[in-house]
Amino acid sequence: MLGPSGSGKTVFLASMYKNLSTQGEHGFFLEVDGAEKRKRLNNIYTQIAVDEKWPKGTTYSEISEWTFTCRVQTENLPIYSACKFAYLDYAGGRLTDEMEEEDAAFESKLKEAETMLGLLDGQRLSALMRNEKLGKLWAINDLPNMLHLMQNSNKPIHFVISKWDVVQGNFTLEQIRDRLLQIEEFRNLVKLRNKAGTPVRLIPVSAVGIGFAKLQPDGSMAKTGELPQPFHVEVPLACILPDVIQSKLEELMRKRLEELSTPIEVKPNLSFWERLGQAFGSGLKIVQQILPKKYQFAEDILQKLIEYAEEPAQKKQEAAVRRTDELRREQAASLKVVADEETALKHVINCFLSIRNKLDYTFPESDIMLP
Ligand SMILES: Nc1nc2c(ncn2[C@@H]2O[C@H](COP(=O)(O)OP(=O)(O)OP(=O)(O)O)[C@@H](O)[C@H]2O)c(=O)[nH]1
Ligand SMILES: [Mg+2]
Repeated sequence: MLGPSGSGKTVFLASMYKNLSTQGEHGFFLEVDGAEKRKRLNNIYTQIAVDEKWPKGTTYSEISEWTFTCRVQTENLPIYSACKFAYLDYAGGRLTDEMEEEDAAFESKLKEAETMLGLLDGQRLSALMRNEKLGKLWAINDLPNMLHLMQNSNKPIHFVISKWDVVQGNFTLEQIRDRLLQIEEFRNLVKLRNKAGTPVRLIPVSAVGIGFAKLQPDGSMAKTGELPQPFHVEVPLACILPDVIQSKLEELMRKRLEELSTPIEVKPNLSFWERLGQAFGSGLKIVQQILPKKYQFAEDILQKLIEYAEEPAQKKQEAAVRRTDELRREQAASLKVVADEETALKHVINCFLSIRNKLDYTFPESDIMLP
């Protein structure tokens, strides 16, 4: 998660964990590695929810890696693990402040990351929309610093808009997208990604939900005494895995086409499947084998993950609405047959796809496509 100081990284982490730590409507739950870490996240969340003050900013010396396992509890109660991911939390000043010396360990952690989520601070975005100084500073300094780190990698990226509770009602996601696209560095990054066929999303989230806090004229965030109702905190996680697979396959296809002695003419309107076939011959078996070991999922899982790469942006919302019931049915059915780690993974992927599908129809402008 890339984001300058105060953008909401730590609060989001604690809220995501809290929200997903029990198996509810999302169909799976998260377990954090280590009892100490679990207590730490619960304590941060408790402070957010009930203390008068917010948790303190993360200090420079605190670089923490949190490993989460997505797990599924079956109807007969046994629990199976499906997949793992690690989240890095650190002081956001590392991205923007001048430092005495380079921190090689931190830099290499960033390089190792398989996906980057750019956290766009909803509070500063709102200030930008109002043409206030805080917003302009953000657009001129914080944002380009972050985009610079993103543009040096070919990994999938998404943008998460934090503090959506203070944005919502004042600005729509469409207005924010259009304003962001006026910023040259942002527009260029989206353009390059679009051209390479990898998605870029804008995901609005609120770690505390509407009504929990009120933005004060001095920029501070006063708590109102309401209980938090986290909004969309499960979405960034759900969007990652399908994109990681898709972009790995894109990368492998590109390499393969370069290696072939007789170059193949790449037609512009070929579907993802057709391009895969062109590069590797038909059949998912080969595709499955060339993926890095940790992504060598069963064929039907891969097929499902790639299916969605096909949809043209204009038809996305329509297709997403159509698909809602089907996905819900599949999610219920896959839960019934969970009996080992593989079936647990299938189920969790169904859950991810349902969550992403909901984003596609409630916020169709989330998927940024330049004309
Ligand atoms: N209204 C609202 N305020 C939020 C939300 N999330 C974070 N904040 C506010 O933003 C402040 C900073 O959040 P943190 O999560 O500590 O920010 P950080 O990115 O971890 O900052 P560093 O640790 O300094 O890098 C909090 O103290 C809250 O005042 C949210 O969802 N809604
Ligand atoms: Mg922090």
